[in-house]
Amino acid sequence: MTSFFFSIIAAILFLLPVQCAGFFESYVAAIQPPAVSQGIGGIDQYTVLMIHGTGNDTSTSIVDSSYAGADSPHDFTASGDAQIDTSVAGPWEEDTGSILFDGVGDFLTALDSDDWYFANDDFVIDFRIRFDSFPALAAMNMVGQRESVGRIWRLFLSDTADATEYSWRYFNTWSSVKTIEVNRDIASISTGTWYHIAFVRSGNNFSFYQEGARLIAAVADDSTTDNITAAFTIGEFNSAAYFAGRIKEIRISKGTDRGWTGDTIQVPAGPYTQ
Ligand SMILES: [Ca+2]
Ligand SMILES: [Ca+2]
Repeated sequence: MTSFFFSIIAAILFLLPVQCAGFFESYVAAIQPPAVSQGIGGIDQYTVLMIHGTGNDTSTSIVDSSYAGADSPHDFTASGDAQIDTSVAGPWEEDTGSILFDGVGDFLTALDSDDWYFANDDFVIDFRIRFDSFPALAAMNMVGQRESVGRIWRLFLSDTADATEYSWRYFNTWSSVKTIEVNRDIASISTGTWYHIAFVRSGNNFSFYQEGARLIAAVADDSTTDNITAAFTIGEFNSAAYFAGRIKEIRISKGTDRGWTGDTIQVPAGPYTQ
């Protein structure tokens, strides 16, 4: 009887830590951010910017839904006529607006932040975009920072000398030298159509994706991106390169390539969620 009693005590003492560990793990899992799902992800521990661009028609309140950045959520100021517009259907059925830029003096700004500085980290900039017009032998800027003529980074659509040919471009410039330069011609792009665009750094490879298809091939470059001290802008560059159209679901992911490394990627079926 005594040995039986001690066996019960021993069994309890053996199982107790296992039970406690299980409880502790459940507790920790409950308070940690949701795990990233490679391939699309959502608003997670890598997301340093998340602008859905939805809201009431004509609203100039541009909300950042990220929580993981050094300065999340970022405050944005809408300038010119940049505003939420609900007159055009979005890329999915449940859509409730996008940010409209009329191509003349419209842009968004936020303060400088380490969230815009990637150093050698993997990163992804992706968004939904619908052009109302295209630049003519010029550029329309999506995102970037400009400290001076020789210190910039920017992501933009460019019109080249061939009137039918546009390209997606990314520059990192330091001491007036383009230390990283990615130019990718676009086979086809139209006004009035929504596109998912992603720019990905995975290790030392830089890729543009349009509607899930990589443009040409990755560009290999082991350069470090620079820390630019300037406002972060969307829809313009140096009081020029104004964007004409609509944009939404602007996400910046830092410290991950989202698994977007192949020739094709899965285009998200709806807005990003936590
Ligand atoms: Ca305007
Ligand atoms: Ca900076």
